[in-house]
This record gives sequence, C-alpha cells and structure tokens, in this order.
Amino acid sequence: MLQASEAAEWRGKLMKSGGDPQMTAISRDIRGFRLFAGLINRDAQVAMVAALRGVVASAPLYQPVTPGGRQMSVRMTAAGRLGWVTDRRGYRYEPLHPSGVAWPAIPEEVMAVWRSVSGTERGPDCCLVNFYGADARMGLHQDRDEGDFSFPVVSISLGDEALFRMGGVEKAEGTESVWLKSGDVVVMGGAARLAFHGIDRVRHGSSTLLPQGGRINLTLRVVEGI
Ligand SMILES: O=C(O)CCC(=O)C(=O)O
Repeated sequence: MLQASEAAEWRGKLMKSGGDPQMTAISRDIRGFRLFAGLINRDAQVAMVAALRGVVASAPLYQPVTPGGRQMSVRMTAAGRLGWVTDRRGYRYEPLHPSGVAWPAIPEEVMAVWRSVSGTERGPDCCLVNFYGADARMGLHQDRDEGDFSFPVVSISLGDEALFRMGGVEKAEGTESVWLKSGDVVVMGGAARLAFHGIDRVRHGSSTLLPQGGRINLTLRVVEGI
C-alpha cells in the first residue's frame, strides 16, 4: 500500500490543482460513473504518452476483429499480466500479444492513477490501450470478460475529445453523454461496473497532446479475483 506521503506526492504530480487531497471534490457522479474532470495535468499526460510509446514499441497497435468478423475501428494493444483480445475465436484475456510477445508492464504513471482513484489495494491485471483515429468509435457495450466485478474499471482519456455515452445495466435503459477531454478519468465501479458505455465519436484535432491528433483511451481492469 502507498504511504500517505508517497500518495500525496503522486497526487501532486498528477493533478491540475497541484494535489487536492479531497479528490472527490473535483469528481461528479453521472449514473454511477464517477468522472474526475482534468485529473491528470498536462505534464503528466505528456509523460504518460511517452511511456505508452514504449508499450507500443514492444506490443504494437493492431486492428482487431470481433467474433462476428467485423473489424473494429479502434487500434488496440495492452500492458500488464493479461491483455484483452478479440478475434474470430471470441472475446477473452490472453497472456501474450497476438504477435507472441508478452505484454509490457503497465507504466508507473498509469499505475499512479489507479492507486489514486480505484479505492482498492489490488493492482490491475490489464491496461487495455485503445487508439482512436478520426473515424473511430466504440459501440455500446459492457465490460464483462473479467472474473470479478467487485473491482472498478478505471478509464483514462488522452488526446482528442470524445463523446462518451453511459447507460445502465440493461440496454433498454436510457443513456446520457459527456465529452471526455484529455486528462479526464472515469471510474466505473459499483452499480456502474456492468453498465453499458461506448464512444459515439471523436473530435479529431481538438487536442494538441498527440502531434498527429487522435485519442488514446486506457482502461485498467482487474481480471481475476484475489
Ligand atoms: O474509449 C473509451 O473511453 C471507452 C473504452 C471502452 O469502453 C473499453 O475499452 O471497453
């Protein structure tokens, strides 16, 4: 577990305010989804992108297909002990990138966000990395390939703004949308852990974080129970 002084140091590095110990003060609840707007400051975003370049260098982005054979519009890779994959054989977690290499470790900059907002001492097994180009989107879905839903999924947005749609645990429930910006963090836990969510569109070029534009989303997941 992080010592209090260590945790405060990380919060200081991450947060716009320079380290507000009451992080709930800057978060808001939308249908059980907890949004920490602007949690990660620009310097920390730049450091995170640099670390992610290292991840992509050893586990390159690829364009996966769904079990039904449809090519996803996002490009994907992962870090951690396990990576989420999809292909004609189904949705699942695998210990190796499709090329056969082990997934790289989750960067410390990313782990610091998990420790700040997840509310658990258990570390994530997977950091799924999604890259959204101008036309990429992600349909409404639930994250339910993990073995234990008592841990939250923590989502980090970097780069271009994206319209994030949030629903309930039943698809028929209504939805609500919010534009996620670079540095925003969403925690999907409790009632929202199995809620439907997706990305309708990205405002290409709305952020200067990535020189060519685009959006990176990271989702940190506990795959197996303790
Ligand atoms: O890109 C996002 O903000 C959401 C990503 C997502 O829903 C997922 O990876 O399951």
